[in-house]
Amino acid sequence: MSLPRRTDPEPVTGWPADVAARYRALGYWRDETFGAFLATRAARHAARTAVVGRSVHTGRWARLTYAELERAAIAVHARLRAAGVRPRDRVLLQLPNCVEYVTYLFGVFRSGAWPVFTLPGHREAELTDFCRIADAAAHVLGGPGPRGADPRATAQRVAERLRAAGHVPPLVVDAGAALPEPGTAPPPADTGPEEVAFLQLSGGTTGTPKLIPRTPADYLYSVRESARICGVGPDTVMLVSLPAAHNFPMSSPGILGVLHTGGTVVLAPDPSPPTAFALIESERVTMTSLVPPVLQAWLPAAGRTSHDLGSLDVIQVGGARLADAVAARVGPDLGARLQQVFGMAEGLVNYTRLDDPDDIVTGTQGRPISPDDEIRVVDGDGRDVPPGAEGLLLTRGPYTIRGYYRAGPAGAASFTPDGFYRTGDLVRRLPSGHLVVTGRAKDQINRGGDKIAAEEVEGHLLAHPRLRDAAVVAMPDRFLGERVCAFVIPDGPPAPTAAELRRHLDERGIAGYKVPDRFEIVTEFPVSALGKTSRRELRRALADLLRSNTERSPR
Ligand code: OOB
Repeated sequence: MSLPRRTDPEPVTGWPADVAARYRALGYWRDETFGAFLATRAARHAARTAVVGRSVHTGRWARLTYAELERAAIAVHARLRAAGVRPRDRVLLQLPNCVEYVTYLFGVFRSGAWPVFTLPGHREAELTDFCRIADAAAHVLGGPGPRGADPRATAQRVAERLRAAGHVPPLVVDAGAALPEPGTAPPPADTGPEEVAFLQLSGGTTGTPKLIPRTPADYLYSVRESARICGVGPDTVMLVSLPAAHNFPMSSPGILGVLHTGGTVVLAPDPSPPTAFALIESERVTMTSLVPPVLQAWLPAAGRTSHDLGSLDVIQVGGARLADAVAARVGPDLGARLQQVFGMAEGLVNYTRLDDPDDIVTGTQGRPISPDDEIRVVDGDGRDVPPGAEGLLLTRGPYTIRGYYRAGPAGAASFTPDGFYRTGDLVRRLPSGHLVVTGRAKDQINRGGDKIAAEEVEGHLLAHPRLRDAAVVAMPDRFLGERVCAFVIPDGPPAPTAAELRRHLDERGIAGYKVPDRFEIVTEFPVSALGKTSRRELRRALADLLRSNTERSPR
């Protein structure tokens, strides 16, 4: 079987030639590609355990040595090649945390195709957008989706939507199927170290998602340095319980950082204390990466568990702001060292260092990986603020992208003319270079580490025939940090109920974590001086509402 002819990828805005030459000269950018990365590690650490996790093929737990992982990646490459996947094709990779995640990741890399790191929770709305933007050739899926959803049925709906819009749907590759016996291994077909090798997903701020083009040279630099900064080595056993596709567990230092050094990756199907604690004990896990709400669930559970968590040395927390008071409990309650991680799939990653003093570890979100990460903190007009003052974070450096993939003018607006990425985060910088995240100036909701673009949800709500307008804002939440609240203006009575609006969004096929936690039906929106809907005023109105609710019904 072969795939219909597909477009070649579009060129991306990369680093200027002189800047690239400098990163090369400094040894940041090297010649290693992902296919070579695994082959070298398999030769060096053949008999060591690389990956432990459930298999979507056998349904049982599996352990793969580095040699077995390499053989499985070769078999995946052979399978993809037989199916017609060619170098530079785009391949959606959508799997739960399972051993196949890693075998297919490296199999796709070895084929020279670009994995597109979708999340297990993505449904037909997101997947159709990714397929359209990336012109995807194949979609790797397997296992049950969240809440028992069948990814094959979802892929079917994606195909219908794509066909209706005149696009060719991707070939579906089920990672649960048996792999062919590797006969003669196809030679690695991965492309050059400074060519794009995969597409990460942006948290997003606009109506359509944005894809992030990354190269082996830039990404592996961040991986090697992350492993060094985080003390990862051959004895590291890393528990990955966040979705493997996310940049944090993938590369900060994550799966790639551990495999880089010959350590062991343990993939947990979920981050709940019962699942995670049992694996920590049985696999003697030394390190893990968590988002703040998961840490908050672990802290009280640690005092009650009968599992031995004594092997845990470092707990990384990032993806959303960790409260200083919660940070201070990691040592006493979990007996491990805390490392805060403030990163973004676009590039820049900050870590508190393992030897930083306690007040820095609990009170800051770390400092950049590289001495060549350029940091600017600016006001609304793009002027540098005085040292220590709050401002917008701009960054540029050896592993921060200079442009999104096929995003047009909306994508270009995320960068300054001289190539700094506008993170949309508000920070203060300490004299030590550590950053404190103080807020956000982008229309994004951070729901316990899951990023939601307000505009995207508004677009889906506006497709409801009985709504005139919709505005989506963050709602403070004790556990998740933020939840999603939608203010809607009905198009006359009767107003649609919250249940109807939820059903509407479900039919649109958006990921569950994006569906608003609360709906407020109103007759008009506050407007800014320029006449635009003021999300700031809506957030304030919501805060008043929540306050008066708690005053009226004290618990
Ligand atoms: C990580 O990556 P993304 O792309 O899902 O989200 C990036 C955004 C940042 O711009 C910031 O708004 C927020 O997530 N964020 C944090 C944070 N870490 C990320 N906000 C406050 N405190 C933190 N520690 O989330 C990501 C990528 C690599 C490593 C770690 C996290």
